[in-house]
Amino acid sequence: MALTLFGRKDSINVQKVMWLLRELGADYTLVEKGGEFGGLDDDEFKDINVFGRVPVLQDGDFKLAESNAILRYLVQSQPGGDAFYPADLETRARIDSWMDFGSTTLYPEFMKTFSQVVRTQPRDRKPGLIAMSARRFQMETLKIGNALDGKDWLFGENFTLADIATGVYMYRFYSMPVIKRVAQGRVERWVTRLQERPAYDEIVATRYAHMFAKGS
Ligand SMILES: N[C@@H](CCC(=O)N[C@@H](CS)C(=O)NCC(=O)O)C(=O)O
Repeated sequence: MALTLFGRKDSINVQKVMWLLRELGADYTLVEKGGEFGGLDDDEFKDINVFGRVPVLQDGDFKLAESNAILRYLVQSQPGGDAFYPADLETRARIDSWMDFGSTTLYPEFMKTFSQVVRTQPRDRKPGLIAMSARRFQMETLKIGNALDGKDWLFGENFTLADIATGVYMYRFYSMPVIKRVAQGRVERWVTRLQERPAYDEIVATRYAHMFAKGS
């Protein structure tokens, strides 16, 4: 069945899905929606897009929003998906908890930093807010470093959805100007391994200069 992904390539939540699709080697059509492409309120899209956000996946007649739900759907519906979400109940539950951690803990701190540094004109930036959100983000990535504990990936030799749903923020966090970062050896080595994956390099480690507020 043909897969269609609605979204824009520079959205971090869309990148999560495109990254997995590329890892799976799945064919899909990208229909650009959101951001400069607009279209989220178009009548024909409203029916597909219940939450008014991207990404949205369509697989035949089936439509699904929310990036983590889409990731789980894809690994359970596409050939080879098990490798990224091993069928064992406890492993899946623990991968789910890293995915929730990505969306509910990392993402808000990442977005505070990104909004200030990238989306805000320099004269309007709040240096204290930038420093605090970047520091909080790294207090959280420390937990990724602790969990890696000598392993290549969060689940040892298996690169899983846990690495995608937490790793997707790292390229921008480590490449953003202005912010101060503290050294986190394990996390940085994990990010280097992420970057060695062609899918990450092609989809996540991409330019975002066009997203900076005019005048930056
Ligand atoms: N929890 C949602 C968040 C989706 C979301 O916030 N998407 C943003 C892009 S990252 C969006 O649709 N923004 C409006 C737009 O792009 O026009 C998910 O994980 O899919």
